[in-house]
Amino acid sequence: MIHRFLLSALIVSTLSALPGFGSEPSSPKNSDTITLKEGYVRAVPASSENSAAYFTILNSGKKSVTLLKADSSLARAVELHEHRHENGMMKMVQVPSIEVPAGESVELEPMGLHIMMIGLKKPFFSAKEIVLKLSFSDGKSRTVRLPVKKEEE
Ligand SMILES: [Cu+2]
Repeated sequence: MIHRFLLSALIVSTLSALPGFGSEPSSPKNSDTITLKEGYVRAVPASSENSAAYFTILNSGKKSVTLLKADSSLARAVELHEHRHENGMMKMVQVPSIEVPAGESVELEPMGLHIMMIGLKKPFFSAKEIVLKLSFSDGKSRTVRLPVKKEEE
């Protein structure tokens, strides 16, 4: 009886070491070389026209991938932005795209690169979570879900 138990335990552990077995089935999501993580959308008062979204784009692939476009149903327009120092002033400018080199990550953060949501629509202000659709140069679009969060000042 004991022998039999050990034998079956052995088979189970061998099987789970083989690809295709075990508790983590490989999904298409896991095989994506682009990972979007650790982000939020800035909570703003209902009188605000605009907000910004921040997250990190990781590229574990062997080719550079560029973020070309972002969309949200809760804003009239969504633009890729960057903060820049110009003549001692902090300025916000639109950028055409955001490149993520192979094997690297790019952080979208306050005072840096960010996604600008312009012309916020009413449902934005009661939303707990914002979904952004992102279009990349590899022809794929990906969605990112971000919590709406107040910034700590
Ligand atoms: Cu901006």
